[in-house]
Amino acid sequence: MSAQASIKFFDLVSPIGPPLSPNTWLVRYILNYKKLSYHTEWVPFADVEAVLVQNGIPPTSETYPRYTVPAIIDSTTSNESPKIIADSMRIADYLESTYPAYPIYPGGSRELQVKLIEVFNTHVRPPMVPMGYAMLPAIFEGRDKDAFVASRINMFVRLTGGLHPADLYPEEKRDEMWAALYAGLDTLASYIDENGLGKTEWLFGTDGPAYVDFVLAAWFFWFKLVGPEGCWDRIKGRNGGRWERLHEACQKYTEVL
Ligand SMILES: N[C@@H](CCC(=O)N[C@@H](CS)C(=O)NCC(=O)O)C(=O)O
Repeated sequence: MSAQASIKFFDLVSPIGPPLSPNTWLVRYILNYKKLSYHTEWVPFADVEAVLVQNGIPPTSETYPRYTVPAIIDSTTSNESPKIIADSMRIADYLESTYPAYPIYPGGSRELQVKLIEVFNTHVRPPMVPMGYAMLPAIFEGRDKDAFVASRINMFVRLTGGLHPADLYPEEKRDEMWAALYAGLDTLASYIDENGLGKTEWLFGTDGPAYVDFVLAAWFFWFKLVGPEGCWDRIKGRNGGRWERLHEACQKYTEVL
């Protein structure tokens, strides 16, 4: 671990032990991979905006939720003012340019990796995310649960026309949703193969992980943690077991500091 780094990393309080935000997992993987010294500031879901505003962290969006984790405050360089950054991709870019050892965009591959993420976002996230969101109200507790349900009503209405998270994973649509997720993973696997990627446990990197490996692993980690019972068993072995290999390979970067 590098002695000079000192990074404050804002993540959500998790009622179930392991942190449960996919976007913060992505940043944690990168912090650990780059062997940076950081410590986590745990923020209750209900207090994200209040805590980030208090710490001078800017919004990430013009629309709700305006304030989001992950965010970091990097006070490493004592003769400069601390660097305050929110949004996972902006944090990744900042960490890569500030701490280039253990590169996440090897060989200038950022744009190529973004294309792979677009395939994931288009084909895998849409069927996967509602399944996880449907489970979250039963995972959050107290004020965090109330804040999650209240704040997500608009999102649920937009996605399903329903008014409750459970509407995101209704009994009668489950087979169809799973079929869409399997098809999305097949499309992603084909894209990886067609582009000559995924030759090792890493989907993009070869000698080590790259940014997109962490993006996908973070979403799989989240799905395994919060998705419907048995969800990981249903997908981990698909497409030649590559999703499980990736998940396992990222385990060494899951330390929570
Ligand atoms: N584009 C942002 C999205 C981050 C995001 O949506 N974070 C969620 C937790 S996973 C959040 O902080 N939500 C706060 C809220 O909904 O009030 C990123 O990639 O960092």
